[in-house]
Amino acid sequence: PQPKYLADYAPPPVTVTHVDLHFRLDPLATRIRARLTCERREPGEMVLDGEQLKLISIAMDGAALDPSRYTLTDTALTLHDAPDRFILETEAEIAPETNKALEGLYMSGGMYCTQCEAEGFRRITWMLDRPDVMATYDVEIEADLPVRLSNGDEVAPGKWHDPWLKPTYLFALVAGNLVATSDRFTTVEGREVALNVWVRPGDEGRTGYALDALKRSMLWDERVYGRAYDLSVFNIVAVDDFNMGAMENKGLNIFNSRYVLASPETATDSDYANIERIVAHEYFHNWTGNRITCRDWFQLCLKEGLTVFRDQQFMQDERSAAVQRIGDVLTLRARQFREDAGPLAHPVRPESFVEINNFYTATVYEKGAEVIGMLRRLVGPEGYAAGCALYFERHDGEACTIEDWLDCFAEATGRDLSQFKLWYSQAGTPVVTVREDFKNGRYRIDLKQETPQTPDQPNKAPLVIPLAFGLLGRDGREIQATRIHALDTATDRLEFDLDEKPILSMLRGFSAPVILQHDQTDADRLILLAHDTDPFIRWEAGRMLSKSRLMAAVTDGAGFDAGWLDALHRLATDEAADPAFRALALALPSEDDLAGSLHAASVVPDPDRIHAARKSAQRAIADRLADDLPALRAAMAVPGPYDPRAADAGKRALGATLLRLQTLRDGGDAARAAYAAADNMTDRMAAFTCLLEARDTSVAAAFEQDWKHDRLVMDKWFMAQVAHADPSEAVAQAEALTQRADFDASNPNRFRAVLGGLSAGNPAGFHRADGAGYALLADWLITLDASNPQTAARMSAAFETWRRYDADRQTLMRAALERMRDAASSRDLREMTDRMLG
Ligand code: HT7
Ligand code: ZN
Repeated sequence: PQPKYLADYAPPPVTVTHVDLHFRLDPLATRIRARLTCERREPGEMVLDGEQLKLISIAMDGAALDPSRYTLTDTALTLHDAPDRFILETEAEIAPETNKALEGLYMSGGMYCTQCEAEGFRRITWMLDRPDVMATYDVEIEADLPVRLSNGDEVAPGKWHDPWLKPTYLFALVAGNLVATSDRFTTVEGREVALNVWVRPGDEGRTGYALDALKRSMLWDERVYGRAYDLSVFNIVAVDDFNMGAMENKGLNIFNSRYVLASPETATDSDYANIERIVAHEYFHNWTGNRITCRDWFQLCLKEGLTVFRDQQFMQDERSAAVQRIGDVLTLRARQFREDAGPLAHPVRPESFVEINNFYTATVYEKGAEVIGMLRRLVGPEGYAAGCALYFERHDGEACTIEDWLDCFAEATGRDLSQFKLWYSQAGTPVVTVREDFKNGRYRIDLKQETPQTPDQPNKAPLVIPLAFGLLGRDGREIQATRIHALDTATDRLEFDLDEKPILSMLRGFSAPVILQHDQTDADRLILLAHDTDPFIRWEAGRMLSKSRLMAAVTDGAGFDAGWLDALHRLATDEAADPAFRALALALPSEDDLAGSLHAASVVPDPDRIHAARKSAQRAIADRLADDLPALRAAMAVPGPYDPRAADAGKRALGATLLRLQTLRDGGDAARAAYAAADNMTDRMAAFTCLLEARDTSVAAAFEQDWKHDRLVMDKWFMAQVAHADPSEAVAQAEALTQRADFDASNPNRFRAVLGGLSAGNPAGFHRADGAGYALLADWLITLDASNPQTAARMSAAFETWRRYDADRQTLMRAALERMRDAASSRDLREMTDRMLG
């Protein structure tokens, strides 16, 4: 397949202004009658997309269309000599039950559902399946099923009208035997909205948190962005088989059930937080994505980067802002920096693709959100609000580009954003190097920025990088409050007249997605850790202290010094600090983070040494904290009924960290007791994983016995046993789990639990020197690719780091990639493997 290019964009010669759909649902022979109101805009043929459809009939303006007037292929229906205005009627037949790709109309757990983003609508009927064709919709669903849902407002049972213009990717249909938990919301404009969360009977007791998160999201968007909801109903449906997290279809959001269903017994604190974030994210798309959509898929970050930024703002407002920001930075570094440093690096707005599904990436989403955050930092909160207001007013009902978005900010603030725009086109993570000098009362900061080469982009221009910084005295007092310096040249210098050399607190709040190279002394980092006014910098200083110890332990077998262990002891026992922050500060950099940093420092990472060094660091911390562990753990006990909110969740997080340390000392005694006493899934999983790490698998059988009826809980069980296995046993463990009758490879959650549990959860196991981990993953991805290319291609990114490793591992990983490339049945996996092989 040929790549598509941003530069080749052209509007369609004929467009569709209204879509009438009639569905007669049947697992193996669903019939779809489509009636499209078409209007010519320019000369040219009308080429409708359509895939895996059986044509039953075709008519134009009420008369059967002569075969000479159209051409039908596997992927398109071309109309020859179409008039300027006409009605096109087609009837198609499809088999939702056999659709395991989970794109288009498919069946999950006995219900019908759809996934149309990005190009799934063409598997339902012939249509201009592109986001710049926006139409109103009428939908009728014929089926002997109690619940029949589509977009918009219900005008009669099973009949829906969506008055808002929307592209095909926001179309949705759901039908099945479902039950709803319902509520109401009155918008600031006085609109009464019925809210429903639809689930399978039996799951209705687990919908309360999603519904609560939805109401809070609606209020927040009114309060913070002035955006109100615009239909009489907002439906959310939970589906077990789903490729991603959720989908923002107009008025009918469809969710992976793991991001809807939660009860204290079955969901962990992080499940609750994910539900809150994803419910908010999909709701916020109603304005950033739906009312204003993307002109083409190259503009994906226009809706995704902005909506991630909005969900991050929401979570900061609803929970602890500091803890949320640190978590977002951890995710960005773990996923996006890794992507940017390897063969899959691409700009936030890619310029070409073969398969758009391969570009729902950390770069488009998370770096896209950071770009919005930088824009806000540069133009200030008022400028940002003015730019957003102009965007919503000017482009409502349109399909837009990044240029449209930036023009609103340039116009609202009078700023020239042409250099800032490079953030959208230039791939790679900039490295900002800081050097300090203090002489005769003059303090200088020399700054340098450099963006490394990435595929197809050998030369990089300087970016505009907002650097938020402050200065501390040696006593820890702040002598310069936060200032933002926009670094927009390759080098720059800042100068201050001061009595003594200060301590530089650079990149406060992680003000730009860059790698900071700043050789600070341990003494400076300890002062920042103890005193900086910015919580991100306090955490970062602690992390740098830990990282330097771990890197030295890996490379030179260095031990762990008392100064560092004392600092961690002070953190752990600091009762004034937020427990969630303490838990984050005690967490060591991940094995993958260390491998990436070693590679960046030109050291070939050895996964076994990294694993061993982390373990011995944890043991050293456990020994240093030994006397305090019982009291600290007791202080983290959370009395009363389970509450998922941040305060209690933070205590449980620190409690789990301490239990992990305790387990290293007592071999699992405390964890066994904690497992027996746990009355919620957060505590139960913490104890279970501690025991797995202590190589006590005795509770695994009891866990299974207790939860074998619950698919989502069993996903945790599957994943934990691989991710927390001894690295030497992880591959065998994963392989054994795939042989079980309840390992259903067609369910993406279960597949990810086992194979993702290996590739992402157990790096030393995955990178086993004999290549067994690579071989197992490659085998399974080749198998999955035949039915579900999207998930197979996504998970193949586990191999994106192959060039980091030693020659033997490189040979083995390359062989696995070549094998996948040669066996790929989809363009999805083919494109991914081609790009990784380079
Ligand atoms: N906009 C949604 C993306 C999505 C998706 C993309 C490709 C294939 C399947 C998918 N399911 C959902 C979700 C979001 O980012 O909000
Ligand atoms: Zn999104």
